[in-house]
Amino acid sequence: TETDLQNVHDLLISIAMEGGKTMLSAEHEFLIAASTKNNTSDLVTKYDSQIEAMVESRTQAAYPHFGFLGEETFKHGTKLLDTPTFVCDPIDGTLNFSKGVPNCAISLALTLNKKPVVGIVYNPFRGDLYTAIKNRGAFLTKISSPSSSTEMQKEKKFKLPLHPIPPPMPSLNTCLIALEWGNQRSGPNWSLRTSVHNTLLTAQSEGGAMCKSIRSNGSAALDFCYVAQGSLDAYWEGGVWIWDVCAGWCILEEAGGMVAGANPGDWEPGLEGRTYFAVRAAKIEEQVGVVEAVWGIMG
Ligand code: LIP
Repeated sequence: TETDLQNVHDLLISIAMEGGKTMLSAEHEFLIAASTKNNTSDLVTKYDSQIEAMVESRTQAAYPHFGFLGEETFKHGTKLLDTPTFVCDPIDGTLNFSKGVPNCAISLALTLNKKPVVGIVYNPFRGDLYTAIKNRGAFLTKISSPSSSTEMQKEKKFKLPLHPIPPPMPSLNTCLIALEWGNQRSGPNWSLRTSVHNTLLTAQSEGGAMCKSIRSNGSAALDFCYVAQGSLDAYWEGGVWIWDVCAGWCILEEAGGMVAGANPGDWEPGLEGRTYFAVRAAKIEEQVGVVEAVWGIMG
């Protein structure tokens, strides 16, 4: 019910604040020790594991019958079910976090029937808290003193709905696009990323390159939020996982944006599809136009 989703949303915000404090507690470490998972760009720190354990225990204590899918405890082959499931990326952008680049976030979501219905993304280094509940809008709350020991209720904050329509997007060459590199360095996903990157920057359209420029910010969750707030026009990536995108997906859709698949023709990507194209423009035709233009250069 609506009340239940509101309660889940409030719980996930409180958990995100606790996780954010843990992330901030690492601020004094110039370089945070990280272990590699599949290769040197696929990392985990003690903070990822510590935050995920806290998220799992708090969500399971409050909702013992709900499922839980977390990046650090995921077992290959586990499938998302129709029943309510918490999806957790304790630190999205671990590489940034480990090197002190303040573009990383805790990303928490709830899915129902394999669709995101609550999304919370919190970057404690900027005090940016993005929140959404399905059909109830998306918001950016600025937390002014995230590292203070005062209670959350006493912290100054303001809330902005992420609904003003972004300016029209006449064509791809006006777009600022995020294209991430992921953590694989070979195989089909890698060649596709490099060729899309290359084509977007080198192919000519009216008056210059095919798009305004490309950013690789290092956090899929925040890329979704930046598209939702209109700072980025689009985000394209293949090879990410459900926990990287689940919360951001809910936030983007509630802000009026859409998610397609990164591969040509995929208008209805599933949460587990691992390839995503997020876009938000003033009109649906513009969103469709940008998706089709990028698919068009993929050959
Ligand atoms: C990372 C992402 C990044 C993406 C990587 C990776 P992590 O998440 O958000 O943008 O390119 O594939 O998944 O591993 O730091 O949580």
